[in-house]
Amino acid sequence: MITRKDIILDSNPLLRQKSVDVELPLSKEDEALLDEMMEYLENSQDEEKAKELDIQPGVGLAAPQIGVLKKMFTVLTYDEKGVLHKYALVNPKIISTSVAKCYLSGGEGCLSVKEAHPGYVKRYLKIKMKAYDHISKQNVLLSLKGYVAIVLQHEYDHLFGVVYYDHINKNNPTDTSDGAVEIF
Ligand code: UDB
Ligand code: ZN
Repeated sequence: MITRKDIILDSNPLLRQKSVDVELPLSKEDEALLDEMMEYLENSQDEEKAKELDIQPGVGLAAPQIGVLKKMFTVLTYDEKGVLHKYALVNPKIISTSVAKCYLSGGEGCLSVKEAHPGYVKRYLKIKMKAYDHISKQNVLLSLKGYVAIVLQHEYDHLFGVVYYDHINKNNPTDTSDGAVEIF
């Protein structure tokens, strides 16, 4: 089982490394890792289990956050309409983006970052991402918008050693002159 202690922080240089492609079909080890990453998210969203494990409710977890430099991440969250988005993606690739940008009004956080980094993280409002999905056991082409698109871009960044605060404008953390739309 993945616990709080398995998650590496941004003080660890591994979090800044680029991950490598994963061989398909998935090995039993990689399948087990994805299952454990999803179990972590499920536990974190179960009030009792989260309390026992002393973890925050997580919506996404990337393999590099547990020190495994492979292009894999899991997502467990709901969109603005209440539709569940549950993915265990392997070798994801963003194949197109909108011109329009968006940001979470409360800023972002990260399971691997303890300190607060206030400011807006501008991301694409819409993305198309292709990947192999271990949940549906097939190649997928996801067209996502708004909050779920933000979560997937946040996790995708981890595969390239990018952390959310890298995107915050240091001189003007809440700048919106670019017309980015607010989410929530
Ligand atoms: C999270 N959780 O999991 F709107 F039920 C964040 C943490 C860092 C606060 C744990 C989160 O946003 N939970 C949440 C939000 C809701 C409703 C709800 C639970 N991540 C994932 C992460 O660090 N992955 O690497 C941070 C998110 C910030 C924006 C996208 C990902
Ligand atoms: Zn993160």
